[in-house]
Amino acid sequence: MKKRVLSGIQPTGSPHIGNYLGALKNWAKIQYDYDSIYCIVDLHAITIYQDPAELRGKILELAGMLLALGIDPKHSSLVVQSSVPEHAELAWMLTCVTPIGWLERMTQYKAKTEEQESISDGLLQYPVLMAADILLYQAHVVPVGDDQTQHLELARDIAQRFNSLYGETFTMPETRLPTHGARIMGLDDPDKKMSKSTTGEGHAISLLDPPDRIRKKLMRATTDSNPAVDLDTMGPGVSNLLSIYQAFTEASDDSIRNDFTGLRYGDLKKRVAEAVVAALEPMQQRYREITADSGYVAKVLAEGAERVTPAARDTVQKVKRAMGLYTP
Ligand code: AQP
Repeated sequence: MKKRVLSGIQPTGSPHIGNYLGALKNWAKIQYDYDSIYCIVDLHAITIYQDPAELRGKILELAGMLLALGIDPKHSSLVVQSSVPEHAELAWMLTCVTPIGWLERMTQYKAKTEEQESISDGLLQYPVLMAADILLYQAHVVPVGDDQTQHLELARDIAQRFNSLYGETFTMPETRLPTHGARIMGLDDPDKKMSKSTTGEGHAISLLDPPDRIRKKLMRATTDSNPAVDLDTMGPGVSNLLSIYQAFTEASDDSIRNDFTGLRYGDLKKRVAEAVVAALEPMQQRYREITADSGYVAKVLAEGAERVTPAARDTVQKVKRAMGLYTP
């Protein structure tokens, strides 16, 4: 039997090249080797206020983009998290075995609380819901970007704690990071992770940005005071541009050193822009084709939810029995 892979993305805005290189690129690549479940995690999105009409639109847009990136509904189940209620049900049971101190230590929680005026309890519980997403399907492998590794470790801690309190129930999930592009930084500020929710025209490249906008954003990207590429002394902005290039083209370290050493920053940016445009243009074309058929995306999502529901119900029943909850 194939091992199971599970991963998710929040419909909090247009996905960017960081989401793609950190996680989504791997999703399509490994879907034929695993029993794959990919989730649009709308319950995670509402841990920070979302405009309801916009959120609905973003869920469908994101589903269309995941299909355009190569998620094949014959091989993968594409699911909206809130359409399988067992995610929330299991999250509550896991909340009850998770010490608050574990959650308060999460760096993403600490960073997001600094940005928000009012903090929801959901923001603190975010990693427990993420653990529930993974453990619900007894996933073996979770492909994510580097920013999610701490949450993955927590998911393993929660699973271990549950298993030791109530008996072997959950499979231990393994984190899968990409070789290149695990943490893409903002183009305007290379000390800050590229994020959907960070505003500013020069911050992120959206997967749906037209070629001219991609070129413009890259030409304005922050570099450093050197005139040309020197791999041994480069600053984080130049290093980020090279990471983007290498992750898109899968060029070897040697060819990066040979091709880029001494290249002036203007030329470096042009090379990076052409690599990004070449990779995104076919995906954008497929996105237009997929969304031209108005019912197709909804049909895929309904089939996905139907396909994964038996596994989700099975785990919840197992957990209820283990905890002594009423199971008629
Ligand atoms: N900058 C990044 N570089 C590499 N990988 C990244 N990921 C996110 N940002 C980068 C990976 O993308 C997947 C989906 O992320 P998410 O939507 O679940 O939430 P996030 O990690 O919080 O991403 P954002 O873009 O920063 O969203 P907002 O602004 O809404 O919080 C994950 O696997 C993530 O690791």
